[in-house]
Amino acid sequence: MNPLIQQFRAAGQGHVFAFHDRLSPEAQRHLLSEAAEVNLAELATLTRTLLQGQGAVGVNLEGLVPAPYEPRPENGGDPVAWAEAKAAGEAALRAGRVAAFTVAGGQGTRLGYDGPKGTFPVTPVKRKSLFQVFAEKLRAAGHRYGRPLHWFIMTSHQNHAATVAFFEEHRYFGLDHGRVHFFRQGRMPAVDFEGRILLETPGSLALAPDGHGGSLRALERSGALDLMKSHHIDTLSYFQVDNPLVRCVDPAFLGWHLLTGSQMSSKMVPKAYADEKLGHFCHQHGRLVVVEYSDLPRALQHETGSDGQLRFRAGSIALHVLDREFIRQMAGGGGTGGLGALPFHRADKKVPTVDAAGAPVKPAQANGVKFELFVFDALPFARNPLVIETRRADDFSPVKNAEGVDSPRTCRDDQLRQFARWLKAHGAPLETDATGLPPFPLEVAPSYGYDEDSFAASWTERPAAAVTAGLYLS
Ligand code: UD2
Repeated sequence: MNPLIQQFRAAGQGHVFAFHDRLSPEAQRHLLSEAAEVNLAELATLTRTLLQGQGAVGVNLEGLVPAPYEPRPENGGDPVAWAEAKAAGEAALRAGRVAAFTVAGGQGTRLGYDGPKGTFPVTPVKRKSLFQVFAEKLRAAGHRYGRPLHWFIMTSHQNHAATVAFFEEHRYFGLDHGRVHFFRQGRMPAVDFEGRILLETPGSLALAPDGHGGSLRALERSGALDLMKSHHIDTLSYFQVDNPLVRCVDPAFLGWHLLTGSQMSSKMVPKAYADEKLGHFCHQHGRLVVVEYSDLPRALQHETGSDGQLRFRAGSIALHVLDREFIRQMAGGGGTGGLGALPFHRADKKVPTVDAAGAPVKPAQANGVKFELFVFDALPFARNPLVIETRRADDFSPVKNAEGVDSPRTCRDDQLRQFARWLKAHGAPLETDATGLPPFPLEVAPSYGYDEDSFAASWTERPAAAVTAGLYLS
C-alpha cells in the first residue's frame, strides 16, 4: 500500500482514501498529491488544542490593556522625530533596501466578485483595477527614489493563474516583470468537529487557504526571502489587496521601523466607531498583540476613557513593515530564544463535502472547521514591535462588501476626497461638500501623485489648466 495512505490510516484519517480504488489513475495521483500537502502532526495538534482543548472556547483576554502608539504630530507626536523617521525611510528607499508585498490570496466572497479581487476596478474615472493602482504607485515610488522596487504578490491556488494572466495581459502595468514575483500561499484541510479531514469530492480534499499569516512561511518557501537577501533588501512593506488608498511604501513608516530597531511595525487609525471591524492593538503581559474585532467582547469595544474616547481605539488596518530575517525566523516555526510559532485560529464554516456514498452534501449549517494563521500574531514575537498612527484619509479605504460600508462606493468617494484635498491644498478652484467630496468625478494618476509630496512636486511643475468634471491628471 502507498506509504502515504498508511500514514493517513495510522493518524485516524484513512477515510480520505475511502473512494480511492474507484478513481482513475490520474484522479488517484491528484488525491495523493493533495494528501501530501497535509501535515498530519500539525493537524493532530490543532484537533487537540482548538477542537478539544481550551482554545476551543475562544481567545484569552486576561490582562488585556490598550497598547501605546506613536501619535502623529497633529495629535501630540514629536514633529522632529516624525521628520527624522521620514528622512530615514527615504534613505532606505534610495538605498534599495525595501520591497513591497501584497497579500491577495483571499476569496473575496463578501464582495461577490468573480475573479481575483486585485482585478476589481476601483478608480473613479479610469476604472483602474486595484492591482493597477498598486503597480502605478510602486512604479512612481521607484522613479522618485531612483531604485525600482521589487513587488511580491501572494496568491492562492484558486486565483494564481488568473492573477498572473491579468498582469501579462496588461504588460505588468509598465513595471519590469522581473521585479514582480507571484507565489501561492499554503492550504490547510477543513475538518469536521472531531478533527476528521473533510473531502470536497470523492477525489479531493476540502482544502482552504491558510490565512494571511501563511504568508510568512510562503515567503520563505517560495524563495522570496532569499531573493530579497541577494538584492540586499532587508525590509518588507506589507499591505492588503483590498485597499487602494494605501501608501504602498511610506517613508515615515519605514523610518520609524528602522530607527527603533523594530522587527515588525504596524499602523493604526483611531476606530471610527466602536463596532468598526478592525483588530485592536493591545498589550497583554507586556507583549503587543492584536485582538480581532470578533474576539473582543462588545463591552470592551464600547468602553470609553475619562476623555470620552474609546479605550481600545487603536484599530489595525493591516499595514505592517517586517524585517526579512524576522520573517525567516517566524517561517521556521518561531523566533529565537525558544519562542513558539504563529497560532492557528479556528473558524466554523459550512464546508461542501460528500456523504458516505460519495454523493455531494451542501450543508445548511456549519459542519466543519477551517484553520487560519493571522500575520499580526507575529507581533508578540518581534523585537521592539512598534505601532504608529496614520491618517485614515491617507491610507485606508478598503473594498470589502458589495454595498454599504467598505464598498466600491465608499472607496470611490474616499479616493475623490483625497484627490480633492490635494488639489485644494494647492489652491485649485474646487468646491467640496462638508465631507470633502467634490461635485464631479476626477482622478489623479499615481504617476502624477501617489502621496502629498509627489503630488506637490508635479503640481509645481505642471498644474492643471482647469479643474472640471472628468479631470485626469497623469
Ligand atoms: C482584516 C483584519 C482586520 C482589519 C481589516 C482591515 C484579519 C483577521 N482581520 O479583516 O483586523 O485589519 O483587515 O481591512 O486579518 N488573505 C490572503 N489569504 C488568506 C486570507 C486572506 O491573502 O488566506 C488576504 C486577502 O486577500 C486580503 C487580506 O488578507 O488582502 C484580508 O483578508 P480579509 O478580507 O479576510 O480580512 P478582514 O476584512 O476580515
